[in-house]
Amino acid sequence: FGDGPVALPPGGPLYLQLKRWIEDAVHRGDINPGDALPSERDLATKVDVSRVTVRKAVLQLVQEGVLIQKHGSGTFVAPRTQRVEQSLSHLTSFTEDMARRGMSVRAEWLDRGRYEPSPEETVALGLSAGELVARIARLRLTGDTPLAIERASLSVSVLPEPEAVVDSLYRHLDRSGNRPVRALQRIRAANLGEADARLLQVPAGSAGLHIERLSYLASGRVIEFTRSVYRGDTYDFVAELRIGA
Ligand code: 16G
Repeated sequence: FGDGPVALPPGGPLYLQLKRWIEDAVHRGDINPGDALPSERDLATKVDVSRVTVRKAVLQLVQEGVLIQKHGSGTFVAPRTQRVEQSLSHLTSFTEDMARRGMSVRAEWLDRGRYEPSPEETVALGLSAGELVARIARLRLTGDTPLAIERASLSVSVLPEPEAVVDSLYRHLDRSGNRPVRALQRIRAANLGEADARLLQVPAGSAGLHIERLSYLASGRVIEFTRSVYRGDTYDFVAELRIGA
């Protein structure tokens, strides 16, 4: 941060001025990914603001993914993460999407089994009385970086053995002629709760995208009801828009 006097960019509350000043330093390359930020106390003295102000500015930058906090060792400029663009106009699987970009995929299984369906699952999948639901829930990663949590529910009549899904769900469904051909997807902003944030390795309260997908077979039958949480600092969903009614 240099030794000279510090002039915060004017306007707005102090903590936002400080936040902008740190952001500018990162963008200018005065501090680089991996560099440590001065301690809270040093920064407060240097900029002549209270430690509460420093804490507030730093917390926001951590939540926005500009800085990362490592337990016991301090605050650092976050490595530049490559954002992932996903098209909203094609029905693709996560594995295929990542393969197209040359990125590796890995899953940590959170759940795989047959259950009594929840009322929500019964309605979404149009299950008949007594029918069980197959659930597969996983954390999806590229290398060591978690990208999303996906919780998929399917009727056991199309996925009798959820444990048999080893990598791609869509590839697995393809083998029995049950790969969906159409889907309805709803995307909503969400602040990540503690458990999901821990899995995704971001601070609790960070921005996330909550995605619900209902996938259909050509016959019109719903085959998949999936609720996912994607990291807001990593994903861009992109759609091409054409003029028309
Ligand atoms: C995508 C879908 C998810 C589907 C999965 C299959 C979104 C938000 N979700 O991640 O609904 O179950 O692909 O991927 O796009 P897989 O074939 O790699 O298991």
